[in-house]
Amino acid sequence: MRLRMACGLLAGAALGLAIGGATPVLAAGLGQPQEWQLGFQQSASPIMDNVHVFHDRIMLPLITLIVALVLVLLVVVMVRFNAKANPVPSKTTHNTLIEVIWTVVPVLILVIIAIPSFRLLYFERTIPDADMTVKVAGNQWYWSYEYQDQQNISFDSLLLDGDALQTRRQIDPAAPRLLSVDNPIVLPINKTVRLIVTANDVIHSWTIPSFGPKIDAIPGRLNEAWIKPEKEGVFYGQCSELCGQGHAYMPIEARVVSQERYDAWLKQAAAEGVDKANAALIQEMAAKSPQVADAQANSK
Ligand SMILES: [Cu+2]
Repeated sequence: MRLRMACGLLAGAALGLAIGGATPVLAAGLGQPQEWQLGFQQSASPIMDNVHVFHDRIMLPLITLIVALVLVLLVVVMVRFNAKANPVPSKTTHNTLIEVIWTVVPVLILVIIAIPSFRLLYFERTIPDADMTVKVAGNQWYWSYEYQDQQNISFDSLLLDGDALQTRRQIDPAAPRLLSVDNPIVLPINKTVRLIVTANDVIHSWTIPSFGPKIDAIPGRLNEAWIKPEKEGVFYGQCSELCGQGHAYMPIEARVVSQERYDAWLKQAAAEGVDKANAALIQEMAAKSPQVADAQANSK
C-alpha cells in the first residue's frame, strides 16, 4: 500500500513537471535562449506559433499520459506479481484480446499525431505569396545573404569574437558571445519573407528558433522556406547541420525592424555600404533595448 502511494506521488510529480515545462514562464527567451530555460523559445512567427500548439496541446499531453500509464502498469506488476505476493505464477502465455489492444491502440495514437503533424508540415512547406526574397548561402564557416529584390545588397555574415565582439559591445552591450555576427540579416516586421537556401561547400542548415523553420542548405540545390517575423527585435540561430570544424562558429543573427526603418537601412546600405548601415541600425536598436541599461549597470 505504501509502495502504491509512493508511486502515485511519483507519477503526479512527473505529470506536474511535464505540464510545467509547457508554461510560458519557463519557456522564456525571445530570439535567444535563456539560462535554465525549459521548452521552446518564444514564438515570433506564424510557423512557430503552430509548432508551439502542436507540442503543447498534442505531444506533451499524449506523452505524459503514456508515461503515467506505463508507470502504473510497472507498479502493478511489482506489487501484485512479485515472488512473495504471488508464489504460484500463472502459466498463461497468450491473450488475444490484450494483444490486439496493445497493437491497435498505438496505431490509433500514431494516426492521431499524424493528422496535425502533416497539417503543420504542409503549412511550413507551402510558400505563400512573398513580399520579399532573400537568398541564403552557407559556407565553411559563415553565411551569405543576397536581397533578391534589391540590387547590390549582398553580404557575408561572420561570427564576432575576440576584439571584434568587444568592439560591438561598445555600441551594443547586450551582444551575446557565439551568437553575434558582423552583418545581421535585416528584415521588416509583418512581411512574408521567402528564403531560398543553398550552400557553397558542404551541407549546412539555417534556422532561427523563434521563427520556426529549419532548412538544409545543400550545395547545388535551392531549398525554400518562409518566415514572417511578427515582433521587432534581435533573433539568433545557429547552423544546425554538422558541417566541419567551425560548425559551432557560424551563428545566424536577424534584426527585425519597422518598415520605415528597414527602408532607411536599405537606402543607407545601397549608398554607403552595409557596414555603415548596420552600425547605425545596431546602435539605434541597442539604445532602445532595456538590456542595455542592465549591461551598463553590470559593467560599472
Ligand atoms: Cu554549417
